[in-house]
Order: sequence, then structure tokens, then C-alpha cells
Amino acid sequence: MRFVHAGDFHIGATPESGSELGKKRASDVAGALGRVVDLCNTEKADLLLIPGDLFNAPPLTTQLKEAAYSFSRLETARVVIIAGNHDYLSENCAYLDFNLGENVYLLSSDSMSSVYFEDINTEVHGLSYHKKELREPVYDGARAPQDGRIHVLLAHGGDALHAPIKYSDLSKSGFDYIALGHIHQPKLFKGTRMAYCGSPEPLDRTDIGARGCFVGEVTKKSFTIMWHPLARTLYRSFDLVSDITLTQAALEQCVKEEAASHPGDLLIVNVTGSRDPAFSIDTDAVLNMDGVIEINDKTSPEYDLQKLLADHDGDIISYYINVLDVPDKTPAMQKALYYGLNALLCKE
Ligand SMILES: [Mn+2]
Repeated sequence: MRFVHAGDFHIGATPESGSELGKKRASDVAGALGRVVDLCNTEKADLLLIPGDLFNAPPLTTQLKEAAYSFSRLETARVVIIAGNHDYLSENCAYLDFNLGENVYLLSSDSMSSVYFEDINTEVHGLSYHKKELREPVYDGARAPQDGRIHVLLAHGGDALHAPIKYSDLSKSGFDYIALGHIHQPKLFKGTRMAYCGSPEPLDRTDIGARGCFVGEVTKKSFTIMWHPLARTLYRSFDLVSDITLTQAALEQCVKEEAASHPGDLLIVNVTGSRDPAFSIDTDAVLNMDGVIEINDKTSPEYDLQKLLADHDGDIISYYINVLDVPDKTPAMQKALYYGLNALLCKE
């Protein structure tokens, strides 16, 4: 049985809203399902497994129509979906009544149910959220029947408010594949047949790194799985540690080279370390560079404490340094030393 495991599309989400970039990001998110359908067709997948949060909120009929159109283009795959905490099934919601297509199976019950496909000897199990939170450990005790069928579990959650999961136990539950959703970062649990697919597009700036889905093949005896990148936009964090030699031009050159080596990616520049007290980073200038969407200046001025002690012998500055510049000072004391000296020296 060949499958594509993709979830957490969050159709309707609008990352970077209110900006030109936001328009592109919204269409990236809305278009991801179409790209997954294309992949299912080229891979000749038997099943498209969607473990929840296909939509960012309980879907509107227009959003369901768009999804149904995408599913109608599937040439070989049937779709099995569960509803997650974002697109949970409320009473009388459009999601429950809408016909997404004869090749689409929404496991709508809030307790475990399944659908069996005889031609591929595969039974897919799962349950849907009927509310935003699900604190019960609903996957504890889930076991695959031992009946010769290939058994797949769709599961959504993994934190305290959303179906807490004991991963080690679940990985030994006998399922031939466990398609997890809810966590937006992809994760394959090594040595198991269990993975979070992550979202096909990053949904906010904390979603650093590659995004996509998994393509796999499972039989009762064998298992292969491959990561497939799909995201049109990628957030990349660029972490720089500076010292007192840092200059604006050097910083911009580093950022320029990083941006040039990853064209199209959106850089979040984080600068830590020390800098010359007389120098401060022109963050606006960095923000105006191609490919940069955010800069976080967490540098601290590096004072020449010995020189300051000599220059300020007997005054409040040398007193302040002597109190805080002790051998076993904590990071908080280090910060207090820098911030205090900034304030004291500016007043001069
Ligand atoms: Mn979720």
C-alpha cells in the first residue's frame, strides 16, 4: 500500500497578514492541498492520509468546495481524514454534511472508527475532535487487530490539552503505520512506523526549516518512508555570535551571503554576543535587505572593565563594577552589569 501522509494544512490561515508578503503566504497555504494531490498522482498513491487540521477553523462551505475540487483530481488515491482541534466537528457544522467526494472518508466519530479498503487490504482507524480540547489520553490502549490486514492509525494531538500521547507505547501498538498530526514540525520516530508529517507550509515565523509531507509504502512485512518537501516559503533562522570587532558593514555582508546562498528563504537574523559599547546595530538597515524579515539584536556592549575601574577610581562606577563583576556571576548579574554601566555612563 502506497501512501502520502500530509496534514495540518490549516487552510484559511493567513501568516504575515496585512503585508504584501502576507498575500503570497496566504496563497502558499491555500495551494498546498493542490500540490499534495499532484504528488499523490505522480506517486500513484493508494491513500492520502490527513490526520487533522486540514482547515484552520471549522470550515466554510466555500473552503470545503475548494478541497473537494482538489480531491476530485486524485487519480489513484482515496482520502482518509480526521478532524483536529482547529477544524473540530461541532453540531450541525458544514464539515459533517458536505460531500467531499466519493473517494473521501471522514472518520467523524469522536470514538475510534475505521474504514476498510479490500483491494489494498488496508484498514484505517481514527477519531475526530468534536471540541477544541481533548484532555483525555484517547490513544492509550489503542491496539491494531491481528487479522492479516494492514492497519493504519490516524492520530491528532500529543500535548496536555490535545490527546496526550505516550509515544513509546503507541509505537508498539501493532499498527503498520501511525500517521500523526498536530505538531507542525515534521518528525519521524526512529526505529518505528510512526511520524508527524508537520504542515506542508510554515504557518508562522516560529516554523523554522523545511516543511512538506511523507511518502511511504507499507506491507505486513516491509516499510519504507521518504520525506518530500513541499513548502513554497521557508523561514530560516540565521544566528550570529558577535564580538567587539563587529561592524555594520561586516554584519550586512554576512547576512547578504546567507541570503544569497538560500534564495527565496525568509531570514530571521539573531545576533548575540558582545559588541563595542560605542557601536549599535542599525536594525532597520538589516531589515531592508533582500530576504530578511526579522532581526533580533541581543548583543551586549563589552566594556573594558579594568580601564573603567582605573578611570573611575572611588566613584559609583567602580563601586558598581566591584559589586557585580565577581568570579561566579550569574547571567543575570552579567546583564545587570552591562545595563547598569550603560545607564551610568550615559549620564556622564
Ligand atoms: Mn492541531
